[in-house]
Amino acid sequence: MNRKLRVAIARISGMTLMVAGGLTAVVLSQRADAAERLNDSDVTANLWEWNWKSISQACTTQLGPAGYGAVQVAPPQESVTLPTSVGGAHPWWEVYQPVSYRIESRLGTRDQFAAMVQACHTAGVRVYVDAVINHTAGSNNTYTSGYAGSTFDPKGFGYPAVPYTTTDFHHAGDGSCNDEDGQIDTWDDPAEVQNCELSGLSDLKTETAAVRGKIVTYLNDLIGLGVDGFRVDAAKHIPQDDFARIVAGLDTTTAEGVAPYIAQEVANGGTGSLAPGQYTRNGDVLGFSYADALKNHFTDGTLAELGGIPNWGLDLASADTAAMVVNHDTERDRNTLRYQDGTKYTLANYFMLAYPHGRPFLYDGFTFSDDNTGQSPPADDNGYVSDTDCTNSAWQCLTQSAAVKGMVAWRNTVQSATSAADFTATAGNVIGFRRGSLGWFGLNASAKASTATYPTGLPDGTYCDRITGVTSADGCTGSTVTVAGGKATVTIPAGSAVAVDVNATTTTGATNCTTVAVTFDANVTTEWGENVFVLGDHSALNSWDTGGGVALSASAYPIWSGRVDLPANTRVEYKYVKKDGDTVTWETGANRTLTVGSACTQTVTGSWR
Ligand code: LM2
Ligand code: CA
Repeated sequence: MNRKLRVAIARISGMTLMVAGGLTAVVLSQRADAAERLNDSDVTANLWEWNWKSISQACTTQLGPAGYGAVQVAPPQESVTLPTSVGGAHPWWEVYQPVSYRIESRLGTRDQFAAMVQACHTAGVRVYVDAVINHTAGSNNTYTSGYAGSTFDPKGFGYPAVPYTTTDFHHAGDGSCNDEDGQIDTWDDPAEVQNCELSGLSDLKTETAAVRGKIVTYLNDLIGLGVDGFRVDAAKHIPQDDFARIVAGLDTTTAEGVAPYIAQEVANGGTGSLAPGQYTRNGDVLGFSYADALKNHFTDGTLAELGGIPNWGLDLASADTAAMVVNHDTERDRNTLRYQDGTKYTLANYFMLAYPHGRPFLYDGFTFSDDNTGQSPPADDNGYVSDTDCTNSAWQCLTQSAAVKGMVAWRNTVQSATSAADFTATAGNVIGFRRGSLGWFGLNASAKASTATYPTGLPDGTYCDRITGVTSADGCTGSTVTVAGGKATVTIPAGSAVAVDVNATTTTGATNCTTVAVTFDANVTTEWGENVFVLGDHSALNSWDTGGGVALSASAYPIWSGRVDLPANTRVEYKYVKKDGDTVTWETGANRTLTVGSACTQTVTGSWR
């Protein structure tokens, strides 16, 4: 029996008790399939230092339905806990100081982590983990324990919970690190950058098989929990050959059976063997230069120059780039745009989603004061991070804004048109371009509305704007764009954008939607006390769990009727069940299948079997 099937059996063992004899095998194979239906999208939401419980919820209610392909999560291993520090109590940077590879941290327990991965997969979202493997907690620490209770000996380089001992680390003058104080201070010397200490953090001797073996065991443990890829912290500081051997030891992913996705953190500016392009043989590299270029053009008001990425002079090819507007380091060192930049920042994010360069990583962390860049995320006194609350200004929640979710749908729609065409600058700060004949995007970073005529490449018709138009079952509530003879005259409001695509039209009066309101009308004869539910392999159908499901109403008995929102363009499997207290009766036969289209409403009829 293959591994997935075994997992599936384990998962439903509680449920088989309630299933009528003979049905078990049918349900089994469907559960195994369910895990593989992930969103076809290259967009990642980097929910930095959100706890596992909050990420679970974000996947289920926001990222999955919006069509995100992946979520990036902060380092999950046990880290040092610092009740006091130069950055205050429990600074955010604790998580970059591993004490052990137990998945037990200020962000949650191993069980919560596993449940989060499961929930994200069920919602169609992959999970990428920030992997801190260049170093462990620094030898300068005076606090010596971690969030799971493991202790370490900073000065003695002892981390018994891994275990690592002093010979597993680089030390000043050991033949690898030739710097007298063991710290990196000559940033163009590859040996020093890769074999000495980064910010006083104990630098692992990744050239030894013993150290690499422990790192591989940690990463494969995560892959075993369902993790789909890694953002590799401080990858610049790990010799490329050592990391290649680590990558070669990784398992394939459980959900898709492929090599895990890799995005390496290589700060730009390095030359020779430290240049970002020298790392791409081991995976993608974070687009620091791309982020810098966005900041420059949005700050200078020179968007007209953004047509044609070769002119940007970037150090990485599109295919090797994990593109970003900002990350947790650059929002603090102010090298890139950041949430504090308001409209400019928002527009740069729309642009990143619209323009075909790299795989976009959108970022949401927590808000902070520039007076203390070490500030902890919202947390309790012991450092345990609070649940994210997007109604509270303590958190950044751009990935959940209607306009950004609309842009994710736009990008997913146009992804097969791999280049930007007809890049038109109608002013220095007003641009438009199309992606094949699938979508058109216009952006106005100036202070007044702009009206101009653009070639759109789109079939004639009326389209619903993804930025202002909520493509829900309620139809197109935003602005519309009419295309005639392939051209459209569009007014882009000041500091805003307009995005239209073939999956959001108003041509027939019925708006195409990203979320479809599906009505189930089932003819079911019931006994007094019985109620009818729909269960299925999507989280909105309670993932086959008989504890819930879509409750149907008997107001038109014997037609039981109910409505549920499902993502457009997906295939789900479902069945009707009768429940009477704890007694659950399933329909007989194979699961029913439903292909959810992109019309805003859809009705399904059927009779109990
Ligand atoms: C990264 N990329 O390569 C992360 O993106 C970055 O946020 C991490 O630094 C860095 N690598 C190491 O993983 C942060 C933070 C540092 C902080 C470290 C470790 O920017 O300031 O260093 O995490 O927590 C802190 C102290 C530093 C001290 C060190 C060791 O600020 O003064 O060095 O801990 O105790 C003696
Ligand atoms: Ca190193």
